[in-house]
Amino acid sequence: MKIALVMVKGNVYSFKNRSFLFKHMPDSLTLGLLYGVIKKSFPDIQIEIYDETVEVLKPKEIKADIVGISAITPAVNKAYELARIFKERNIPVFMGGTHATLNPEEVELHCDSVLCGLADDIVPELINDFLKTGKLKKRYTQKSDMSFKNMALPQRDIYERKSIWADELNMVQATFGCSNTCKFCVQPYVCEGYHQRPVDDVIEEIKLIKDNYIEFVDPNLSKDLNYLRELCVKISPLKKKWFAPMAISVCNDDITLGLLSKSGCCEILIGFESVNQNSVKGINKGFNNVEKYKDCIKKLHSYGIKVTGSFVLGLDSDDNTVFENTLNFVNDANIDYVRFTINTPYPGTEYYKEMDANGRIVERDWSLYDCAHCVIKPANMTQDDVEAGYNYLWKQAYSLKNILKRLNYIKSPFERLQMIIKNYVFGVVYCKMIFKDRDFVKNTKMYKV
Ligand code: B12
Ligand code: SF4
Repeated sequence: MKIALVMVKGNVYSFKNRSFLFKHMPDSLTLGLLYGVIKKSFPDIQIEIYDETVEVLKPKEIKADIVGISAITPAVNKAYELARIFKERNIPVFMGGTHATLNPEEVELHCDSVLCGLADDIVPELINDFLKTGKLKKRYTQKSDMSFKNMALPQRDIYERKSIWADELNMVQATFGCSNTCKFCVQPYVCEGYHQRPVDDVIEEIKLIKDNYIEFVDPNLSKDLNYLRELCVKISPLKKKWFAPMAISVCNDDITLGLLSKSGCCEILIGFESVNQNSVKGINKGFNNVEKYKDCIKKLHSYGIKVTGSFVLGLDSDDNTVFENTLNFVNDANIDYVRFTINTPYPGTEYYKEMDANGRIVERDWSLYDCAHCVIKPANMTQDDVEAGYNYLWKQAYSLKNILKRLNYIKSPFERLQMIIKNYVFGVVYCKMIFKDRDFVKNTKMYKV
């Protein structure tokens, strides 16, 4: 029996259109983990991976008894097209991932089986059904008592044969989901609450990674500070440098900051979301105190930790002044890297339902749900204002003038130069990619059959 696992990507994130710097660079743990989950239960099954990040998909050439497809919301229309092509060839298709978990009724219309939640228990169940009966249930849902101990490990070398450039996967996930309820976020829905792997399991996994730089893909690694502290203490002897998304509240705890610094944590991503307190309150993220942002960043810098700040634009308390205010803040606060997204209520969330009930959803083409398009009627602006503000911020924040302003806090000339170059290259490459994406993101037929 042969399974094909396919990762579908948004147009510009796919190999064909990627900038040369990002070509061949696998960017998610998903297929590696799915591979590991299946191999743990069925070591003899043959698995082939196809990832649009590192190759052009040619569905006709994919030969398998069954196909599993992964796609996030902005890529799901392409996933449906692909599923149709496989089904025409009588190959059963199952789909999973965030969009499938939140919208199983829709996904069911396009494939034989939908998997909701994390794959660890349910993919083996699906394969077992297929091996025994040749049939699949319409839906498999993550068990409420799923164990997070001794989880299957990702197969880190799956990209080895795909490209000479492809690295071993250096991503790790220690915690899953989130028990906060920030309106715009899908994490409260992805796996029913918040879960932790035992720290020792995570450490054993990290020991297997050759790369000296580890990237945690957790939604919020500082959700439980005791857990984070234990992780820091145990990761220290491994002498790795690492990055993780965390909440700003981590800055209130000097003991944790000290441990982070000693353990090799060199950069964290913080969802500041807005410089407008009413806006963060409006999305249930009032625990972010705008007045404290600058001090927090200063503190992180004093511990040698760089900050990537993430901002959501077009929130209900925002008006046209938010763009200039955000740029000024980003410069004055010396944020090392910055990302902007447009407020996007993801289908399947309460936020989406609320917006829909109020007649504010103006776009239902999921390929536009890429956080670069405004898909709702904003409260105090037009859609064009929000998109123009998004363009303005990306371009301005990564202009040489503003990079120099943001990074003027770095004392060492060598380190400053290094950061300026990294920011400039990221700005040029990434801005080009997201702007290009916006131009041809509309539902195009992407696959040659
Ligand atoms: C790395 C990453 C990226 C990478 C690649 C993402 C990808 N998969 O294509 C890049 C940088 C390209 C990216 C871009 C964006 N991303 Co992103 N990204 C992530 C991140 C941080 C990690 C992904 C990962 O490796 N996870 C670990 C793996 C193991 O988990 P997983 O993918 O969820 O898979 C598990 C289950 O979902 C399930 N599963 C998944 N697929 C399948 C398939 C089958 C067949 C089965 C059985 C099971 C299954 O099994 C897996 C194991 O349990 C996640 C957050 C997160 N922690 O997941 C966000 C996330 C996937 N991104 C998200 C978003 C919104 C975006 C952007 C739209 C906006 C942005 N933030 O910039 C853009 C995309 C723009 C575009 N046009 O496509 C959302 C997706 C929301 C949604 N409704 O789909 C997430 C969940 C973050 C969030 N907001 O919470 N992202
Ligand atoms: S934005 Fe962060 S804190 Fe809020 S629900 Fe999502 S993961 Fe949790």
